[in-house]
Amino acid sequence: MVKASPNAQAPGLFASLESAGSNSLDVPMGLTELFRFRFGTGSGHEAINCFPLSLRPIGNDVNDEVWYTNGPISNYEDQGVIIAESPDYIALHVEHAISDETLIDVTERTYRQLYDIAHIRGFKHLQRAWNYFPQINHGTGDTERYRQFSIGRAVAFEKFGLTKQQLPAGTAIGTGKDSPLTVTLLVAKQPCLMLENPRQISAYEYPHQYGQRSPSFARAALVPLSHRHQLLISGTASVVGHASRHDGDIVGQCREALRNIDTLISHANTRTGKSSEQHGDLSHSCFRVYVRQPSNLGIVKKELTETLGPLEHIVFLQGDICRRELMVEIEGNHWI
Ligand code: 3EB
Repeated sequence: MVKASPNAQAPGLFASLESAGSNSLDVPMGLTELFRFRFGTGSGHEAINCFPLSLRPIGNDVNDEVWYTNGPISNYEDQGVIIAESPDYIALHVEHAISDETLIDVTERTYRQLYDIAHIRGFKHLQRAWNYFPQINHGTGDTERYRQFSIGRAVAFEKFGLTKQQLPAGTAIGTGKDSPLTVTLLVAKQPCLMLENPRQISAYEYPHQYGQRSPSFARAALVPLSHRHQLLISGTASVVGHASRHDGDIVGQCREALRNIDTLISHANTRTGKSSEQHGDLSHSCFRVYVRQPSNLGIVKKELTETLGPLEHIVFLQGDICRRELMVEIEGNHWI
């Protein structure tokens, strides 16, 4: 099969993993670096377009996830927010210490800050959000930190006037004890299609047993390019319907998460008019895998690499999943 390069003219994004300066994927011609996530604790002297993430890579020596798009690009800082702007996209990254304020308040304030910066510059369509904060599983019932975070995010989105169909694809992961709330938003000038997963109840429709306010995220964002589509896949775990599956069974959870991703890709295919069997090739895809317990890494690697492609296309990060029984979560960027 001929593996065509993603069309460089279309206003798309392309993500690739880097280890020690060498790229895992062939970056399509004409694209320019917009920003890069840097995993683990960096040197503190990162380039202006570097979004630091405290989560530690385990399992291989991938250190950066680099996002490219059509230029020209400007990189700057405003009110402590790191901003990367292109004609089609704006990416914003901020860290806020969680001290006196409640997590609900700091979350709402953070979203307001980022949304306003994007909006004022003409970027109105939230496409993808990444959220990281410490002690995500602490507290019981509705005082659990993840649920508190969900309230702050839901209140912010409600005040922005977003409909359910306008919620971005998402990730929410727990980090080390004293780390800040870290939020990255990717906002586009043009709308894209937000997708749900036929095997899962929409997170924003989860019943109240998971918290006062349901989690505000879509399962994926489908971005049409001229010759293909890009699928930004939200954090995907072993959740079927609204229930967690395979409690205590890491192999079962890996396989269930993969089934969810497979179903999501099939579903995305039907939305693009392709047969649901055509899953595209994985040569332009990359994935982030969050693993709660490093001791499970060997099994996770074995279970996932067969399906998700070679190890260089995957970064494994140690992080806590938002429900305490969940042991692994996968997100990624795929072309169909
Ligand atoms: C789930 O399916 C697993 O709150 O932004 C995955 C992706 C999950 C994003 C979020 C939560 C979030 O409910 C957890």
